[in-house]
Amino acid sequence: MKVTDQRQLAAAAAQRRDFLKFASMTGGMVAAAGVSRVAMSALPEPVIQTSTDTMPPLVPETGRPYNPVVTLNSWTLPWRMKNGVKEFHLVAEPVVREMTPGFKAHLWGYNGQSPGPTIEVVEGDRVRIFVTNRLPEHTSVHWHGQRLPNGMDGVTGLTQPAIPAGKTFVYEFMARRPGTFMYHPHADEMTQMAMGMMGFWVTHPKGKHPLIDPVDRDFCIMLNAYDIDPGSYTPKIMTMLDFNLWSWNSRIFPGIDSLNVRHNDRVRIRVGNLTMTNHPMHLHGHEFEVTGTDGGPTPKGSRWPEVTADVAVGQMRQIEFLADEEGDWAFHCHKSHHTMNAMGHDVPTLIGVDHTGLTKKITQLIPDYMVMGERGMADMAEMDMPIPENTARMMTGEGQFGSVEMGGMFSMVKVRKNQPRGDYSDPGFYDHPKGTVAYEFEGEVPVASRSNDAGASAMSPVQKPSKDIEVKVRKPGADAGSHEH
Ligand SMILES: [Cu+2]
Repeated sequence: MKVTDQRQLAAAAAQRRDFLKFASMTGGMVAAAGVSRVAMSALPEPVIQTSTDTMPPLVPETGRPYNPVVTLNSWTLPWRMKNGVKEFHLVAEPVVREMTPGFKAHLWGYNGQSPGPTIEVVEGDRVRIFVTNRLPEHTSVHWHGQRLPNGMDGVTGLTQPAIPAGKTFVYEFMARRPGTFMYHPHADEMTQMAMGMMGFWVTHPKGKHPLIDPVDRDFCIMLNAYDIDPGSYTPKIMTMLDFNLWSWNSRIFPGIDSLNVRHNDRVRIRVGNLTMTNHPMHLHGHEFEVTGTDGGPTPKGSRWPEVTADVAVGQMRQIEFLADEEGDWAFHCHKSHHTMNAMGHDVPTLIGVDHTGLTKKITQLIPDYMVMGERGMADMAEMDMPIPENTARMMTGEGQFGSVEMGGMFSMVKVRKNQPRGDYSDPGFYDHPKGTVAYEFEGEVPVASRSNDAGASAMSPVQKPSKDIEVKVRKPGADAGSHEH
């Protein structure tokens, strides 16, 4: 859950480079042993990544320069240059994704992960993507939002035959316009997207662009959702609306890394939505502008300040802001059910229900019986009750003042004066200046008055309404009677 420190990240990147070197060396050796060099070099060695750490930006070593992105809890796919063409190798395959510590899901993805690695290219690049299908069924890849020849659009049956299990297909086109795009199958979509097959594609502008400003930090977050029963591993693919895991890059809070930035950095966050519902993305403490959609950068005159931007299904929204307020600022989906994990669903409302005596009776029959939600659901975050193996807690995550009581689509933008430039490591909790944290009033507190007695059982004795308030309680059945008039 914590961001790997910069040295570890650098080491991982070096390892990846070494792996690439090794891969090409092995290719060379085999070729020398008699296999056709052309055949061996035809397919780039696939790079696999299984760590859930946020990998550092992949600084381009070949091709046109650009300012790389960081995909939270994910990574960017390395490429090789071949005769001026950027070659990538995507492998569609079943993967195990740790969605949060203590909870692993059996998903489908690309190159060891769900979501697949982010693909980064530059406007005008000629790109060749080899797609190997290691799934038990056919697939295809659709390059959402791209300008390309119709036959490269990846719609099974319509623009190409499906890629059969075990086969490799080649997609090739020029990245014609800069922007943020997504990729996902257009074959048995309901299954393959419910299982986690999706990824980001960023086409950087070549040189200065009138509508794309340079930024100091550039993050990618893919919104995805799963329905995995507590105690099980595999998503239910028939679910249309009632998902119980709302995730970013197939991670749920507290398994989502924070977005760590330096004070006064210009920050861009690209949010793609491949779930079945919209997500109003809300940032605390700053105002942002929507500077781009999957249709491209927005005209400057069309931008206005927001603190929440709705990202509809199949959309990408690119937001930008100046991180000029220090602190740990929440950034989350504003649908409160989307900041809950599996245990937060299908629970009756019990606020104000007096369980006195009831629990005792039930305990005689069911020794482990526990009352949930008598005073609201916040208790659930703290309760260390036994849950089925491999189940994400409903809401957790510790802040410096206690439980954050959040799960799902939640993280923080951490803004620090002393965060080094280009350093993405977690600075820890914000050290608030003295006198700037909400505090308890210590004077005399008057007795609170209430308009009626509803929920009185949930109040502490001192809050109970005074006797002189007249309380009218409607008897059960009174409604039914009144309808007969
Ligand atoms: Cu949401």
